[in-house]
Amino acid sequence: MLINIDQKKEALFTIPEKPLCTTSDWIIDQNWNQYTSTEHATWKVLYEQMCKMLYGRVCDEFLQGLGILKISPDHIPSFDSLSDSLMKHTGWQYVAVPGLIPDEIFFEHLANRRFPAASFMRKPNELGYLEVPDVFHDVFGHAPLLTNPFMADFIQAFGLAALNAISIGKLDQLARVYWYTIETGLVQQKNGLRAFGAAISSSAKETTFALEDKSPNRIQFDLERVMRTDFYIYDLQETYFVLNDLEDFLELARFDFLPLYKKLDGTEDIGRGDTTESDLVLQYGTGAYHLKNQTPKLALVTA
Ligand code: HBI
Ligand code: FE
Repeated sequence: MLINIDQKKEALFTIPEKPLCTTSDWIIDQNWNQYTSTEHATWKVLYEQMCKMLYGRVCDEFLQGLGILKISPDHIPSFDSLSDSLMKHTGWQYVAVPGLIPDEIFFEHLANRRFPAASFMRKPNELGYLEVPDVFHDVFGHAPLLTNPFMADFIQAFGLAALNAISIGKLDQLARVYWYTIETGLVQQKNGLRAFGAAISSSAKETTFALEDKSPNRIQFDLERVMRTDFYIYDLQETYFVLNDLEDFLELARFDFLPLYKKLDGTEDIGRGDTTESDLVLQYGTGAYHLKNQTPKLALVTA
């Protein structure tokens, strides 16, 4: 999640000024033995809640990944055992971090096939929707697709591309590609529209909203269009982008973004709830949800 200055002010959660951990890569111990029975019970409730609604809503590759990883429904997985399984399939591993970490550290990990996962578990009263990644989002939402070779290669390639983008001041544009695919992406599969983004597949509220609600726009994925589209990480999305096939990530993994940055230089950003005449729109959303929930986060924070 890209936190720019104004979002940072609004954010309920800001990146701590100094690392919560001593190492520069923000890696901490998961301290699996310190999870409480309440935290494991919260995992179990979230796992069961999501598993009741995945069929017919998440993509085939996600279900295949869940089957491969055999993540326990009853307790928070240990990152070591998760890494053992992932290493065998796609060479990925999980490392524990305190929560959201700075972009350059985050993408450095991805570039090395290390998924930096928040190790904290949300509170029992935060079951429906969480604004920042916790262990359930980062494991249940992200790990299944890391067993898929296309996604595994894409996310590593994306990490490398992001480090390059940081060096030329273009991360804002590139981060949008990550956000509108790996976090909130939809894909048109033979049996219908399915979710693959982790923010969706780890949230009961966002799964039904992204796929079935009349409120959001649903627009055919177009790389340039997505790179121009603003995003907001602390609520449901105003627009979801739809890929034709997860194999599209193979092409994206090899993409040279440099010419695209040049082409987009000087172009206007597109508002996260807007549509343009060149969009291939699958649903013009009513925007009802966001009209009703316009309370600025700031009001919440200062209340
Ligand atoms: N840190 N732990 C963590 N998890 C994320 O998903 C994350 C992050 N830092 C930056 C970041 N995401 C964003 O840049 C992307 O989501 C676009
Ligand atoms: Fe995430």
